[in-house]
Amino acid sequence: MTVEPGGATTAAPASQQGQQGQLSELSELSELSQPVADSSSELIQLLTPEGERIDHPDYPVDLSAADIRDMYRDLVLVRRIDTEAIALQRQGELGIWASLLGQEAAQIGSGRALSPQDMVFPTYREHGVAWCRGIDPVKLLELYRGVSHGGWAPEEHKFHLYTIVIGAQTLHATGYAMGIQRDGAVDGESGDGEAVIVYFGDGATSQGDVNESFVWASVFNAPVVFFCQNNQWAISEPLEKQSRIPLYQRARGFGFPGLRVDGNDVLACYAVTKKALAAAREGQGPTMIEAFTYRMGAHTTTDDPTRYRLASELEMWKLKDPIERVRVYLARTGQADQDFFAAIDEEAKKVGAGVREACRNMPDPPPMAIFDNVYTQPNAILQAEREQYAAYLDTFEREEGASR
Ligand SMILES: Cc1ncc(C[n+]2csc(CCOP(=O)(O)OP(=O)(O)O)c2C)c(N)n1
Ligand SMILES: [Mg+2]
Repeated sequence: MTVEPGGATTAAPASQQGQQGQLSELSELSELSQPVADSSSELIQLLTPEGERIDHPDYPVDLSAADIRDMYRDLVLVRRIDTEAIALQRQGELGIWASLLGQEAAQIGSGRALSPQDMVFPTYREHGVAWCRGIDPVKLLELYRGVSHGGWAPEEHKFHLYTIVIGAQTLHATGYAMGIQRDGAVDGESGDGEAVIVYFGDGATSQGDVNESFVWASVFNAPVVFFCQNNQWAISEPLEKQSRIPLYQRARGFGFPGLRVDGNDVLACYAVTKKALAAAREGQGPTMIEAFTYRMGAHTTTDDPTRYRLASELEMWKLKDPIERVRVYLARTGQADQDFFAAIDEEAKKVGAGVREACRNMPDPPPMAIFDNVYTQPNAILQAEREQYAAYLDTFEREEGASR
């Protein structure tokens, strides 16, 4: 028996029957093979895949037609930037790229719910959230081209640098949240109270760091929102290898609320994140949001998902596309016309061309720049390495005009 996304159960394939035998012995003792709860009815949704608006008493939406059109624009543009980045990697312009395809609504919905003063701790895939924080997409490309260590000043955009070490940023976020709590910056009434959001994946929930951060955030009532994008895969490992229960139910065991939202529904992602951030600001502590979504592309450009998952799964999720449902909703309700959609498509082409051009023209950094921004203060070891590397560079004949 296997736990499917949504809590349904299916029989295990024949190849797993041996393991299944051992498991069923175990399950007689502990009922391990049964999902603890069927969560399919718990999915918070405000916009169906068919573009129908649903009201939810706990999640009223304070967005105008213009706001939703803006969100549609964001969704289309970040998908376009992503598509360009994949193409640039294929052309040798980027070393690697981690695509957000399919996760646009989770990122734009939650990203638009943030107040300017909130601090964000991303993984390596949050290009949509970066967009919402005003980060030039070209800065993201610099990192994946290997010409920058980071690309932006975290405090300036309230958006931490990308983190590749799976789950590590949940500890950074929790520590930061405890810090602003002690600084007295958390305040639900003034309107400028701060909160923290941290992004991580379904696979990351198995990491010690994530579980430790849950403990700390819970017992110190830290103002942090744990935003888990459950895209069903951790490279080639499926969700059922991470948890016997729906991920959002983990939060309860740590002592704070968890909920599951349709991660392909931009309105629902916006509403639940806004509410969780408000709760954090009001001193109610952490919330875990499980955005139930799907990684429609490869894990990164170095991965080939056809080796480990069925094409039919992707086809099923295409019907739940996060952009199409907003388009249908706007068109059907008369909140946007064909001219609007055509203008956005035109803008997407221009943004894509701009990213392409900027990437191709990106200068290589001088080699010695690798030592910049490593530590805030100089130190002896770094200084010695710097001198050693400079001496090494001097063994090459300097090209005219080349700097180090
Ligand atoms: C501590 C650590 N272990 C392993 C890896 C290799 N790794 C990179 S991405 C990844 C899977 C992460 O899956 P998930 O948390 O679901 O995030 P997603 O990539 O699906 O967004 C792994 C294991 C890593 N980067 N860091
Ligand atoms: Mg994942």
